[in-house]
Amino acid sequence: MSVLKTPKGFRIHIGIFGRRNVGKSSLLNALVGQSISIVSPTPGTTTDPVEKAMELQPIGPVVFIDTAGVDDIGALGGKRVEKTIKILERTDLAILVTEANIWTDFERGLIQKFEEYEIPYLVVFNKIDKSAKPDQTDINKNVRVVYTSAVSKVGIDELRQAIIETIPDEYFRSRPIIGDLINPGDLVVLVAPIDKEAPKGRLILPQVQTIRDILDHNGYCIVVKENELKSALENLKTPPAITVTDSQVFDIVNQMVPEHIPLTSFSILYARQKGDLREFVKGVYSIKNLKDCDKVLIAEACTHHPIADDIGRVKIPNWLKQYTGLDLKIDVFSGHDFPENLSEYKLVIHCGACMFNRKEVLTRIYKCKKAGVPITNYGVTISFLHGILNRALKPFKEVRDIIQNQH
Ligand SMILES: Nc1nc2c(ncn2[C@@H]2O[C@H](COP(=O)(O)OP(=O)(O)OP(=O)(O)O)[C@@H](O)[C@H]2O)c(=O)[nH]1
Ligand code: SF4
Ligand SMILES: [Mg+2]
Repeated sequence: MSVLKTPKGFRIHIGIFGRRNVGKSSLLNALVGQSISIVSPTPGTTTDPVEKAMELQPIGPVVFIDTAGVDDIGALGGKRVEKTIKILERTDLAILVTEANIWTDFERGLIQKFEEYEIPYLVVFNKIDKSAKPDQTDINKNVRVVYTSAVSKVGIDELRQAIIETIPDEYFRSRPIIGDLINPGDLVVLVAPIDKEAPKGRLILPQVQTIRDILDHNGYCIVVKENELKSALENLKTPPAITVTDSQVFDIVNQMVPEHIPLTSFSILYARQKGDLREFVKGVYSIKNLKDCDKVLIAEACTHHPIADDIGRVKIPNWLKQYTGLDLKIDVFSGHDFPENLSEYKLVIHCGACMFNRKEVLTRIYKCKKAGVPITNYGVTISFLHGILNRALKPFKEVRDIIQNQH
């Protein structure tokens, strides 16, 4: 990923869906003005989702996802259909493409899926150079319908405009990471361990994005490793408005930061930015109900090569076993991979998901709720296991009632 590019997790994801050969890839190419996705008269050309990040003014950074046609049948088609449906989990806006004279139960079925996933959508009748517009459809009157010809570039500007108008306003208001917890002129101390897991020559995304958010909200910050934290705090003329630490060193940082200075973790900040802090806090208390041989799912949004004392694969499982004294069965899933059958798990623990867009994390929370499985995240879990959850959550008004109910 280029350092100049907005990370994917901050982009609005626009998925292009529809049956095979209707011109989905042609439309993507027409929208972005480049040949990104292969176009051919053979149905089933696009087999794997194709992603293209771009600036769509005035929205800003988006990712278009061209999908495989989903009317596929047969074994291979089945896999393609599965992959395409999985894209819905991270789709903020769906474009349903069909040919001008086609409107069937298949298209209605896709709309049902969008509605099930609560995805705003618009409908495109493509190839209007070839066939007439359909006389009648049962598309909801509030849904935008656009008529295009991807080959003769008709209706492409209207489609761009319809996309802009269909994206809900809330996507334009970016959620602060820490900005709402500080005032202009406030100092924030950030604790960033440089251990074996730290990438060479740079900070990790949650740290970089938190620094940017502090600057956006006219605050300033110092960044220290845990070993320098004590002297850094002693040398400050005024105490920081808040200290944010990497969860992995939570317990030692907790001892170093005086009680009157608010303390939380990057991962907890991300729990609310990318997910739902209330659900994660409610979920963490289910650790107390775990029993021998229960299965726990650890979900990491990025696929990295695991190292010897990996946080998801080693540290959290060890802390969990120490805390509960139980023999737990831990499964780890990474990237966009997430099990369909969640009911066998008693708890899901998710990473900060800095690489995901919020939609994908919310979809996972929704799936867990539907399966009756509690879900929490790394930062909330680690502070719970180290007995510092109440302190770590003190800055967040929205979870006070949940904490009080636990006492
Ligand atoms: N006449 C006409 N042909 C089009 C139009 N858009 C696409 N096509 C043609 O339709 C065929 C399929 O186009 P694609 O863009 O590959 O369609 P797709 O929906 O991505 O197909 P799959 O990847 O197979 O699902 C190609 O031969 C295109 O040139 C259009 O607006 N008018
Ligand atoms: S594991 Fe999760 S929180 Fe950590 S860097 Fe990857 S996506 Fe971000
Ligand atoms: Mg295609």
